[in-house]
Amino acid sequence: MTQNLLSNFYERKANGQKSFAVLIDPDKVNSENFSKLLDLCVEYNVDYIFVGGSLIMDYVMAEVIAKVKEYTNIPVILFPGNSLYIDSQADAILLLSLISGRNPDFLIGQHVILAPILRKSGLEILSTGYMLIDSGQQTTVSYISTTTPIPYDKPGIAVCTAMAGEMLGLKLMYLDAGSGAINPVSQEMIAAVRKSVDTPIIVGGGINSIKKAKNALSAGADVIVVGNGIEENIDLLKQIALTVGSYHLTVNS
Ligand code: 1GP
Repeated sequence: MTQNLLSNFYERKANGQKSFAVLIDPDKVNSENFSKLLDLCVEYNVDYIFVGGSLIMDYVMAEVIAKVKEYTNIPVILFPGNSLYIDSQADAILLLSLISGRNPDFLIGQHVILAPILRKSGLEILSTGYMLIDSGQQTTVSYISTTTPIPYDKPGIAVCTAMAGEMLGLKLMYLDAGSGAINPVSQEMIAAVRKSVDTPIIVGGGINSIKKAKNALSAGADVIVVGNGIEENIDLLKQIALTVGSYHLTVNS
């Protein structure tokens, strides 16, 4: 099994290079806009395409991934809402352990069931400490997983959680305020986690403007994930891509 993408995450972090992941929720793909979205991903050098959603209303994931693969070589990484989200056309999977919660099923249970399938799938496994951060309203993931998110204003809890996750061997940390969050993860929390672990940090949830993207990047996010904001305004893709690119030029000049 290859480890190319994980190395890529670590190399980019070591070089101070920020990355942009576009999240595609197969349930929300609109065929009219989809080709345009993929064209823009290619034109603006999006680094990763995450595919996933919290619910499966219509099982179109295989078609969606096939179309992404037809259009582009951008790595496709599964961001699974649940164990049905496995498709070996993708390059890798964020194997999420929901370490902000205390539901054994989302910490290890579903992983046990999936392990043989994942082993055979050929997908690169990206073991990820997944932390839900309270954004002021209940998210689908917190409802489905019956877990309580980390309070918005308690960076210390996020720090200790990330440290424990890293000590347990998780290779990436994902701070998520939830799709469409009104308040993205705070800069204070991102910066505190950044100081306490060496893993690349992925930040998502409610990043729907250049300012919010810059806030996350300057606080220490290595990868920002944007889904909802682009679904609502496809032009945001270009704006965020240029922001991520310019950020890289600024910090390295
Ligand atoms: C949600 O982090 C992702 O799990 C992305 O959130 O849809 O709000 O961009 P948005």
